[in-house]
Amino acid sequence: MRSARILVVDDDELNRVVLEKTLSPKHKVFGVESAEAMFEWLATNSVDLILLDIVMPGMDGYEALRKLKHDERTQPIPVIIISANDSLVDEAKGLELGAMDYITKPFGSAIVRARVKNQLTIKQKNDLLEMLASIDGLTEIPNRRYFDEQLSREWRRSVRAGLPLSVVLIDIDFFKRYNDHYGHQRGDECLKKVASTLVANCQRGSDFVARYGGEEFAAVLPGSEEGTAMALAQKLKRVIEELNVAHIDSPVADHVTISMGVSTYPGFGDAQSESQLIERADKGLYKAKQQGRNTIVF
Ligand code: GH3
Ligand code: MG
Ligand code: MG
Ligand code: MG
Repeated sequence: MRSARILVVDDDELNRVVLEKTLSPKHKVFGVESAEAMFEWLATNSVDLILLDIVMPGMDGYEALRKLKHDERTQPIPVIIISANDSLVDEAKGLELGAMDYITKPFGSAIVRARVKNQLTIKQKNDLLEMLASIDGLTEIPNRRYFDEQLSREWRRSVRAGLPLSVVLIDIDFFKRYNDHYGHQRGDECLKKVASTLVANCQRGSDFVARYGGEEFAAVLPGSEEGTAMALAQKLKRVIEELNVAHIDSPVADHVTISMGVSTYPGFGDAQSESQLIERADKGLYKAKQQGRNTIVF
């Protein structure tokens, strides 16, 4: 069991201190004295597990739990309730609201450690499954499922915050010919190389690249206006050319090249949804192909 970040939410300082002693130094333990302070803390910190008291001044633990489970950012964090309320009704209520476990006060250290360990093991396995379900098997970069989820999230975030969002659709030129000439296995190798090169050059902030389909990739650039997106697309075009993967059957160059379509929100004839944003990038890509490939169309 690796070390985890655990947040203790309890108005009683002694409880916080005892729980911290119980779980440190194995885990990194943080303490806050109210539900309100918890939400403030979570706005800027990440955590693997929350130990939550029920009876607190201000917002109580049940209300806090309800709120945690209604926010997509905090919903996946496992919560263990630690409360002096020891009735079955209280316990059932906590579990129904989404708590993973319920410990009654006064608690024994060994029980707390064991139950925390169980929840962290489940959390680790869930994280691993989530990660595996989001990774493309061949190229080992984020897959289409991850792309769709993240784009939708970034779209909502951008519209809400009034920030720009750009998408770059990337397609390898004459890749069918590449397979025909070099064989499917070399084709796979080429896809892996292109994928890792694209990822290595899209590391700014929350930018990411995913495998969108067969020999197509997509970059999502939150906060990037069209100028920034264009500059990145130009860089990607250059680094793929510099990879210098031989493609002697390509009519445009003697090496592998890519074509790109770029689209930005807000922009000319504003996209009204994330699918319109993609549609626009796709139109750009289509034009780039028509214009002879190895080029970028905004
Ligand atoms: P264009 O320049 O117009 O994009 O031409 P293209 O040949 O790249 O486009 P087309 O869509 O006709 O062909 C895409 C090819 O990509 C066909 C398909 O066999 C190949 N491909 C898709 N996925 C994989 C893969 O996982 N491995 C390999 N080796 N090839 C793949
Ligand atoms: Mg209390
Ligand atoms: Mg294609
Ligand atoms: Mg292609």
